[in-house]
Amino acid sequence: MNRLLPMAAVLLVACNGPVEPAESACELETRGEELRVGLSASGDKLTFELTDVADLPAIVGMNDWTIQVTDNSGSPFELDLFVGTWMPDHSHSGFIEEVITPQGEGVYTVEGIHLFMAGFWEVTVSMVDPLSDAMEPYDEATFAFCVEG
Ligand SMILES: [Cu+2]
Repeated sequence: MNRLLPMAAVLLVACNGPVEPAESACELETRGEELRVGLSASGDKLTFELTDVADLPAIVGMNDWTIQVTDNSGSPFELDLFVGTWMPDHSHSGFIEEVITPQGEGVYTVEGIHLFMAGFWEVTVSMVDPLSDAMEPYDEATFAFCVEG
């Protein structure tokens, strides 16, 4: 076994100066957007804006959001809101545990969005007309972001 090679590698690193801390998985993630208050996602007919986010950045565990829903004219819009979670890299959804409470004027609190793993998540918010017999939501949009471990 050649014992010189590992030593050469160590010297090479040493010559590069102080070792930078390794970049986190989320710093390397190029998909999605950084979760923040004011971030919005739009479908064809509706815009869903995050007006309050309890934990920024998003955490592994329970995440609480407040969402303002408006139509294309900017007016508050209300039907039944649903939230679904999905990890595309692992092809699995999350648990549906959130409690969604309409606050009026198109504002909904969503408590307990359970992001139970670190990684890249897609959170889809859907507005569903309970009086429609169609399976399709009235409209939906997706927030995509990385959760640090
Ligand atoms: Cu996963």
